[in-house]
Amino acid sequence: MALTLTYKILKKHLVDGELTAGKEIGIKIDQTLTQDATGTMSYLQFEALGMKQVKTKLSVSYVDHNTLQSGFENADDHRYLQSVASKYGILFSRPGNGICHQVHLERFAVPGWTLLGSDSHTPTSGGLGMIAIGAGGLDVAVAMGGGAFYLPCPRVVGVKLTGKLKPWVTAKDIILKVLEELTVKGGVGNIIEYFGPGVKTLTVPERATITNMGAELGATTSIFPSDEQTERFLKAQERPKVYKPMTADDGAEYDKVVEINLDKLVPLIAQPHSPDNVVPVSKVAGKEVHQVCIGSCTNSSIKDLRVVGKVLSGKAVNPNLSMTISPGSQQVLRMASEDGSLTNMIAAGARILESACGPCIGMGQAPPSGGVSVRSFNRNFPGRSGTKDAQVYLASPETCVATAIKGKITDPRKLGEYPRITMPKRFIIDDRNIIKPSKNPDKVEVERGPNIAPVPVRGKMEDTISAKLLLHLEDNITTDHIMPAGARILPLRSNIPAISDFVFHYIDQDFPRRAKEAGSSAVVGGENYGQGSSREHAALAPMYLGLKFVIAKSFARIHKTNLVNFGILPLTFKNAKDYDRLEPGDELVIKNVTSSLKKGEDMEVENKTRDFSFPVSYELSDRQVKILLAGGLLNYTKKAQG
Ligand code: MIC
Ligand code: SF4
Repeated sequence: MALTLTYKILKKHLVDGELTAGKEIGIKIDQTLTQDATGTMSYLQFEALGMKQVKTKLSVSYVDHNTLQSGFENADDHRYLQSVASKYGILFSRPGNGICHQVHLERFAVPGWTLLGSDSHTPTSGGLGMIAIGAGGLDVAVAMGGGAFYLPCPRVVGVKLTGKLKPWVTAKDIILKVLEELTVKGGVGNIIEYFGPGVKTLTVPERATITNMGAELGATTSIFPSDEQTERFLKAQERPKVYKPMTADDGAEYDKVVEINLDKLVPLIAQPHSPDNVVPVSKVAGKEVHQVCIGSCTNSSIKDLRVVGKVLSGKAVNPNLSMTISPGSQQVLRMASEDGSLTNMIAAGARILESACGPCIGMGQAPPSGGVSVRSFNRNFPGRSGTKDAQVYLASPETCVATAIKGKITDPRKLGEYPRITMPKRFIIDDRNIIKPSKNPDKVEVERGPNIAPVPVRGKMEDTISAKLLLHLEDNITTDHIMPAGARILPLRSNIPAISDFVFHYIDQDFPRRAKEAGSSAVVGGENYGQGSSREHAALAPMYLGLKFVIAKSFARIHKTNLVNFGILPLTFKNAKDYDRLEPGDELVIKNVTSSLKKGEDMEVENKTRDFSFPVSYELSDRQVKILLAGGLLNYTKKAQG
């Protein structure tokens, strides 16, 4: 049978289940990556599992999120991460070396292999023909220990690319187009596989922009074939040996096909406050802008920076706005420095930031009150920039730089001739900032600062749960709503008691107090509850506060798994109308929880306050049921280990 590229790779890695869409499968993981904001928790859990060394082919620990170091917390975490990496056989990419996804693509991604990362943009390496999936830190910890990664077997959506991009139209516009077509929940349960004659016109960094932002579709991951472009990139990275041509079989069938004619594409922009709120740039052109930020794991490659450098040559950033540029990696920064791009940027008045996530996750550079910020990033959820009422737009570096010069949203085609950029034949290779693990692991002492608190563990699942409904939320609630990040909160990632004071901070600052007072609580959500990041803190911290279940119309993939991993029931309404019959303050009771779970039966929720009952169901594998009964994945895995 003719197979898609996705199924070819999954088949090779399958260790449990069968490749039938929707059924749970377990796959072997070749590589893992973590970043510091999720990594500390992931390694604390890895330690709790009692492992001696990682069992993957390669595991890398990156530091790129928490690099502000406004207090001792981040620096303590970095030391912890470095010592853990050294002890357990993990490479350590030190702060300043770059954003995990950019560095991983450059130095480690391998066509045909699997990668599991504790960050939702792990699919970036799909640009190099990998099955690269984002997951919660605990799932990554289990994979580091050699355990399979479990996921619902995806459907495969084919995106057929034809034609060739016109000048000033970019890979970012392709993914914005896909987002416009499929929306932020259109990818749930799917892997997006690119094919067609347009594929070969795109370089690996361009492909990586597309697979990166495929996370915003809610997709499991996105993947490009491995072809001559892949070979050229790997050669230029001095890694020719890992190249392997890989495509779908002739005649492979997709569950759905979306066709994009690159010839017809125009510069696009996502308006506040969702990455799928896409319009042509020309539609919003002329809007006054206060800030432009270029960078993030979506658009910070040397190709992006060279275009920006060329456009800024001899020009000045508009006096009414502030422009920041964060190169994706040390390699990109050095190349931009050597080819003069950096000089052009500095001379034009751009503010050059460290090679890290920076403003993308609200670590500095918050826009002014009510300000308009145009960013080459991938998310524009409310409040994420650090300014609650900021208006954040997402666009290509080309649109961003045109806007930075003009001071208002500008279609880059207005800038005249497109600077032709060639990809380097050879990148600057220098891996000194990637530190190898110790040869004497037993001698390495793990360093723990006072910010590193033990991981709270839930007790076994109760048979009767009485909980107070604390919030009634709309569709598309993001993990940035549930467990915000930013300069004040992100440094607390290794300390669940401390960070839990900020759960639902921008929705209801009183939530943590009310949750503690209630002791046992619930929240109600609409469609796609928990979209966005992979942060397990959005499950772990609410669990710590006593959250017992979430009833939603539907869930985002990673968050749903994280809820299960921490023993919170992800329930769905059987009858959509019941969503409207609930209100904050209602006392809800579910009886026979454990027996229903064991039998796979629906549950009945009794609303004591309003005196009615309604049915809820759940889509959980047998394995997930066992995890819930054990009170979470940590308990379950320890039990399985005996
Ligand atoms: C994000 O872009 O939201 C993050 C910060 O990279 C998260 C991870 C985290 O919350 O630490 C993600 O995308 O998974
Ligand atoms: Fe970092 Fe932003 Fe990418 Fe998340 S989306 S990994 S915060 S650059």
